[in-house]
Amino acid sequence: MTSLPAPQLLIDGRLRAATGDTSFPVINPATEEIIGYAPEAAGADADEAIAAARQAFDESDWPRRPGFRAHCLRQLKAALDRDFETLREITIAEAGVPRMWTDGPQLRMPVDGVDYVTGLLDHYEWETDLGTAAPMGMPTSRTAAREAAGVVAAITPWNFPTQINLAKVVPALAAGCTVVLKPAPDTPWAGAELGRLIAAETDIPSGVVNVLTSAGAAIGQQLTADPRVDMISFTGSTATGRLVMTAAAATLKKVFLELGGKSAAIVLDDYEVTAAASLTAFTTCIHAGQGCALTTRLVVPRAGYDEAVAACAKTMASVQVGDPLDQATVCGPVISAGQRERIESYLRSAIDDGGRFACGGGRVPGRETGFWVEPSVIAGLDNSARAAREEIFGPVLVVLAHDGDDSAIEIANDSPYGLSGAVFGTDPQRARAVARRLRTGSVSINGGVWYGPDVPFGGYKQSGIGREMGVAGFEEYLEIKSMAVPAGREPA
Ligand code: TXE
Repeated sequence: MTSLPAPQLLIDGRLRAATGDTSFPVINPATEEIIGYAPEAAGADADEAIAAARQAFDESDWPRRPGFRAHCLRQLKAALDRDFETLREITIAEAGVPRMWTDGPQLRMPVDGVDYVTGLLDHYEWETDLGTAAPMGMPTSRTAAREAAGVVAAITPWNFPTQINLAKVVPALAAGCTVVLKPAPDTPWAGAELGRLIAAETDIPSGVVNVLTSAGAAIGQQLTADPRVDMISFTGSTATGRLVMTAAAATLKKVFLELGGKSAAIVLDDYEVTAAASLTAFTTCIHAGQGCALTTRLVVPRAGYDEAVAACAKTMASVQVGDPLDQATVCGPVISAGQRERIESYLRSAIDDGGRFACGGGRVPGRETGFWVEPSVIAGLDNSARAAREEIFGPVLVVLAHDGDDSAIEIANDSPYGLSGAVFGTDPQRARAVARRLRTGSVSINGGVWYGPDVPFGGYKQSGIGREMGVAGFEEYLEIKSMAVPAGREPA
């Protein structure tokens, strides 16, 4: 590994160590090597970061200068482009992301997406004229103005570190908010590197962005409870999302939550089942299945069940698993020993519930160090089994049988989650009709890719509240203020 800029906190414009100079190790999940140390922020550091963000929001003109914010975001985009190879190295080393995916949704696409958000500032309608009305006989002209939501605490997970950091920090800044970013304990480096770029290479004023790295949950808890924070933007597990929302309720913060999923890919009986099964098996292996929107339940016509299971097993057996630095690797390690243990407990439960492995089911042979799980296909379960209901977050696909379109939709919707889904069918109208009946925030039809900076992403039901990306993702960081003046006395 070449020498990377060491992770530091960013507080009130200053890159620095934690109070007491404490730190924690950053582990490469492919090798278990310690690749560096990140500052362990103390409660006092978080307090200072929140105060700086509050002051920058309340006392500077940052929230009222969209043109300046666009200038700063253009600087940030240029810095991210210049630093791209460093960010790539960090993403591969600390998150175990296969290099191939850094050319797409892990890094290249989110970095390019900064331009989309900046572009919104060129034409966004900050004030809408609502026309004149005469409530209680008084002719009045009304406007709805959009303003920054305030101080945002952005709490992010480890699976798509830079993508999710940018998906929160960039629209929050564009909206005029100030931010305290707390990256995940397993991937502090990506967040610290973003902080370094902001401090060193942009005119973003002191206090507008602060970054706190930490190995535990206490700093996140502090952010969700502090009354000076106006909004929490959180991505992570549904269980922690619930804790975040509960803590935020005490001070009635605005909450954006992007949580877990157990999305279904439905194959209709007019579609080539092996083609759909192979594609779904392949996507389950992307980044070792550590994506909340991956379709990890394959729901196929009962008559084609065995064929589908065999096709999944064949595809998974051919997927390249291994060194994330290798350009051909699809499936790298899982993030930690703890996550591997979670996944293994689901694999055991599948057998206990009467399922069988059509392939995989264990650790990757020959890989004694690092956190490796074999791509696995589970057959023989119905949708009530734990492995079919809960988010596994590993390269594990459960194949279920349906008895027609209504049955397939019922199985897909029989989930506490509602993040994503897929439909495969040769009749586009029928496929769309099925897609419309899925209670999820996104649906791919016949392999279509919905991910993009301009496409809102988020969940129904227990998969979350609100939308990230697109205009909707930008507007999450805004408040609306309605104003009225007597007609004829409007400001010029
Ligand atoms: O997530 P957590 P974990 C799912 C996936 C995975 C499971 C556990 O199923 O197996 O979650 O992963 C911070 N107040 N997803 O334990 O706990 C924490 O420090 C405030 C899906 O890593 O949700 C980290 O920064 N913050 C998901 C962030 O929350 C708290 C992506 C996420 O951690 C906190 C990742 C608290 N009480 C995991 N406790 C997705 N939607 O993509 C922890 N944190």
